[in-house]
Amino acid sequence: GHGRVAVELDSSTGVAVMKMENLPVNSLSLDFLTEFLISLEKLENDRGCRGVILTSGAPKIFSAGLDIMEMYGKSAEHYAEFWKAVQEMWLRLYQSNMVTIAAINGSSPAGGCLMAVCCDYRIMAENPKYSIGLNETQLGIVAPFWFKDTMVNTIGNRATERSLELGLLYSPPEAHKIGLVDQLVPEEKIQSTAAAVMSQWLAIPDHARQITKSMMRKPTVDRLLAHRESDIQNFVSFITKDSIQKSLQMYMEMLKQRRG
Ligand code: CO8
Repeated sequence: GHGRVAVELDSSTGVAVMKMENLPVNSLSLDFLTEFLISLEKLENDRGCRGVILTSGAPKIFSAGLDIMEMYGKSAEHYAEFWKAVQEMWLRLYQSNMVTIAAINGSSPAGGCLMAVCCDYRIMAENPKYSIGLNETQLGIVAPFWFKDTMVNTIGNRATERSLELGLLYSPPEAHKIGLVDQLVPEEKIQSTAAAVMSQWLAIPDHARQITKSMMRKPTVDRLLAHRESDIQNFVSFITKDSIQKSLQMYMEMLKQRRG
């Protein structure tokens, strides 16, 4: 189906708002990732679009991260296809020529956090119920090296080491303190703040900013590009292990029970 990514481009400012609407929790399924990539690509190729604000239309959740059902009980071929789409999302978002700002208006675990750290700037709603981080180890799985690299590039080596080993999910003030998000605002101010920050970024000539962004990010991107196939194979052989499938099953059951 369509319509899970709502895009609104303001042609007077050149700024698009991409609102994720894969209800209930914006989990990153293969279908959703595909639609997300098509929407992003369209904006990337539109000369009238210079900046994107990535946000959520799901109440209280930015994105629940990778869709666990895509990693559970499926074929090796399916896992490979899914993982390729996850890589593609990262490659496109991390290298976007547009200014990308995440307006994090809800919780953002794992793959949701990854999407946010791919952006140029992060604004988070200061709601104490929200959290953000790479919590993979809590599921008994391991964040791949390029998730780790993106996090290191954002918060540094020591904070990443602690954060990933423990699978920490940070409250907004904690996330702000370690630099995982750049700014906290009251929830109702998040879109207007994103628009204001965007206009500051767009005051810089595009080509100078783009070359600088590429200079900062290219070594990280090149590491995945050099090992893309083996990264897919690693994912498939890891995720098809009985012990890992069991961990994911237990985690899904825990999520359901917790809701009661
Ligand atoms: N995938 C699939 N379904 C999900 C996911 C998910 N990531 N998250 C939630 N759901 C489902 C729930 O099971 C529930 O389903 P149902 O209605 O059928 O019971 C529904 O969505 C709503 O969830 P909740 O009732 O839990 O809603 P809440 O508002 O209480 O909480 C949260 C929302 C905070 C998002 C909570 O659901 C949560 O913590 N979800 C899990 C998030 C998570 O841990 N994601 C990690 C995914 S792994 C990843 O992104 C990177 C993996 C890297 C791969 C490495 C392998 C080598």
